Amino acid sequence: MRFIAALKIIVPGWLAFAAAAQGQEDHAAHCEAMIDTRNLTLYRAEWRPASESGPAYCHVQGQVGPGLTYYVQLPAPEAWNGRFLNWGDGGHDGDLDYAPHRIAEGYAVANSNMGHDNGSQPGATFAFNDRHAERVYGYGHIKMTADAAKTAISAFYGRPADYSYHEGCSTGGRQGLMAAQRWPQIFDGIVAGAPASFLQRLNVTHNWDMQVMLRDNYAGSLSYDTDDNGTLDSLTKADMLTEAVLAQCDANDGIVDRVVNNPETCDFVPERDLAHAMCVDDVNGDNCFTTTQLEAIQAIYSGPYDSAGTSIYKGKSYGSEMRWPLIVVPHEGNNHRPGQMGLASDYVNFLFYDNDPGVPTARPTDLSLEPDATREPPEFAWWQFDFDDFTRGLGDTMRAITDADDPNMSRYLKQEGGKLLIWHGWADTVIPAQPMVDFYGEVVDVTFDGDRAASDESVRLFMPPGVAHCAGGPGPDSWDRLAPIVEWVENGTPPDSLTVQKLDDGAVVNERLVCPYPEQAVYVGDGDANDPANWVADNFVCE
Ligand SMILES: [Ca+2]
Ligand SMILES: [Ca+2]
Ligand SMILES: [Ca+2]
Ligand SMILES: [Ca+2]
Repeated sequence: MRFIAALKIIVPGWLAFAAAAQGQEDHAAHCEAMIDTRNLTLYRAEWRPASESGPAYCHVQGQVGPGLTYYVQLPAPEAWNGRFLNWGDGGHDGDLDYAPHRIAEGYAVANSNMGHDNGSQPGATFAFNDRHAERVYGYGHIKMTADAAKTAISAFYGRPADYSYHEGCSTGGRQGLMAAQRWPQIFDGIVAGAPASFLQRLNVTHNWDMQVMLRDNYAGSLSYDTDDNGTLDSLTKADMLTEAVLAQCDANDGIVDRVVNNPETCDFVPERDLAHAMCVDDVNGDNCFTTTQLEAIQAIYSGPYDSAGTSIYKGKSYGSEMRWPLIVVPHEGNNHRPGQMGLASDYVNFLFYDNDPGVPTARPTDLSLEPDATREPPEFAWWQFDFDDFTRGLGDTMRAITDADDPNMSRYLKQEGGKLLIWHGWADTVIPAQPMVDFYGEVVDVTFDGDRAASDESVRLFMPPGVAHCAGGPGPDSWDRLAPIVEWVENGTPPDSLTVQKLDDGAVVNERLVCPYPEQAVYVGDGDANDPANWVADNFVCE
């Protein structure tokens, strides 16, 4: 009996292997024939066999001229889950981004270069007096890429996808809201993380923060030159600010974990709560704040204002300070070029004005370099930007092209029945979180007449505490971004909470619920709320 049983296993196994090999050959031939897909300009169609990094798929790559390059990756028909996933981009993009984990789950995945290649047009240079490139980058690429992907999917599988999704963060979040507002028929479900959707106001804010930190030879910076050698080597001031905010607000949520759960209820007042740490006679030092530095702190929380006192955009949230040294504060460790400088240094050159004012100077952190306006093209330094130009409307043309700021999403959320999950980490130092809370409120008001019960059926906002830009930060930042929207779209089950985890070397060290805004996760466990052993999702409820 044992021998016969073994034979039964071996023979079908061999047949299955032979059939699979034949199937692979068929798939490969079928994939290569994709190069002749009608009405698509494809320049690559190749079958990529299964490897350590994932299962086999058909990779097609094509272009929509001029400028847009995209790929579509198509799992074998028997491995396809019937879904199309548009994989979101980051920053100014300019390359192809891959999602092998989603291919492994059976999704047909697409991504584009947003209309330009950053190898030949780095940063925002692609937008130098190029309205076509700006429109493709602003919104056009979403439609072009999705249409091409849907055509390729129908050609490869002989039928359209059952469901179409967008998953993205930052620029990918902007793409999600842009699709919901301008291309409401493309996707059934959209996950928009930390959306860069108010792009003009956001970049004015980046410029503001950098001016606040770098002007007058770094007078506002929360770093200090302890050995007087010209480099700002100490971050004591930034650490003092971080600790002062935590002392004031960490325990508000009942758990001391260096996470401020709800910055909206954090009563931190810099001039009051840093009063004990002001420098004697306003003489700068490593362990104290000058008046200029206190004003800089206030300015980064408040966000930019024009000269008439009109707020342009809200700034960073309380509880985000521990990431400021990475993104905002110039110091020796980041070569005096904090992360935000990358966006601030050429944005107003190429992506703000109707007609671009000129190219950047040679060294963006050297404010003593006098821009040469007589050259062709002229030079224009980011720190020459006048904040009044925003309220004067000089960025309105570009705002209409790049910003996904329309709170009326009736077409997507009502007429098309689309589902939208927005999330934004409260400790985001790249894209301030508060404006997304405000925008969500506008969506509820404008699209749903203020009816939260109605809006809950199609749009929900989650604000993971202590989470930095798209990931990272002191709070739990790990969960499957896509699964909740798929469940919502296909089974009609909206996410009543997200279970998020903090992983350390693969081990879960903290687990929480994140609730749909404005609900908050409340600890209801039996044990001590401050014992990390009790930080499991079951010990929290949404209220
Ligand atoms: Ca890309
Ligand atoms: Ca130094
Ligand atoms: Ca806390
Ligand atoms: Ca431009």
